[in-house]
Amino acid sequence: MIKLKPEHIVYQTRDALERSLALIDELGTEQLIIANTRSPLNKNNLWFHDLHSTTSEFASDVLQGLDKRPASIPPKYFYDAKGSQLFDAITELPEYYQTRTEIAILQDNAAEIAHHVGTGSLLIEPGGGSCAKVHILLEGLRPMAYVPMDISSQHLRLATEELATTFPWLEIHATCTDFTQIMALPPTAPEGTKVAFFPGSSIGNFDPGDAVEFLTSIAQLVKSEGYLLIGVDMKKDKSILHAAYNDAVGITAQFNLNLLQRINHELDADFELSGWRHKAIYNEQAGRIEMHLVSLREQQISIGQSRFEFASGETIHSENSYKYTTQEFIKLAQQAGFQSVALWVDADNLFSVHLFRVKTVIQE
Ligand code: AVI
Repeated sequence: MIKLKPEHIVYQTRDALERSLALIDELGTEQLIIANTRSPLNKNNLWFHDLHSTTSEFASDVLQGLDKRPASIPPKYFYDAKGSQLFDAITELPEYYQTRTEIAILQDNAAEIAHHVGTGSLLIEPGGGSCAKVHILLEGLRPMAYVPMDISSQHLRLATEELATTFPWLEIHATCTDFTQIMALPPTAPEGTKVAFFPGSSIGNFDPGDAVEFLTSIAQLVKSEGYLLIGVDMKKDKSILHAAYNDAVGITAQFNLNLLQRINHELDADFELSGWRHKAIYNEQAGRIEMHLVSLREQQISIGQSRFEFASGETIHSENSYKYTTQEFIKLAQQAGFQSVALWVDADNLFSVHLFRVKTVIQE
């Protein structure tokens, strides 16, 4: 826990200063579980809150996951600094159509999105580590403030410092958090109509039941006047999907194997990367890409004091990436309390961007 001290608070407007002082009054510095530190570049429109996921959570999730058969590790652990860089490289691959298709949809329809949502909102982006796509929306939406949330502290810090320079008029309240665990606004964020932005089909990395639960927590966060703008990868010919997760230059394989490297570095483990290979297949029945790490020989792995045996061919399931038709996804979002406002799809039916509004007031 890092205590907030008044000298750590960076403020630009009188409003922001008053919010920060009220916060100290209300909670007292002792009770704060946020780290609100001056960024190295000393931006005066950037707040950085660190509600960092601890190593022990990572350790217990990995140990539990490797104890199961088939073994599995939650995909959120891909995103250490190296994993985040590899993911950024994936988004530039010719086979990975998702990112460029979604960007084109957002660019082509930015004015219409702004027309629906209006200006002066509080724009919240769970998983907005690289802040890449939000650029497209900022000029049209002119939000009062932007709240990106991401598990990778370094990635978020670098991206928000750059964003704060490019958009000096924008208040940024960055929060380093595992948003699948804590979906809360940082206390310095201003009030306003809330718009959650969840691009990149990250929703596909949740199993459908968990996706409904997660969307419900977004509905509770944005409340009855709030919106959700979300990018969702669509069902399509499986050869296109297969290529997107088995790229020719092997970046996706490196991204998958980096999970083992991360466990070695952070949890004192001894995975030999040459003993594992990347595998990605489309499971048509479940409507999802599955990524696995396949053991290439019989081997024993040590993680601290724990030992795990893997036979040759045994796998660690590292990710699911669900694909949805537009109707399937609207139904799923309805279960979380949203109603469809607008929908945009590219000409090749590869990717969809949905705008939803909360239809029922959800009990907190
Ligand atoms: C972040 N997420 C939406 C990506 C996906 O396509 O499921 C992660 C990824 N895994 C392999 N390639 C990209």
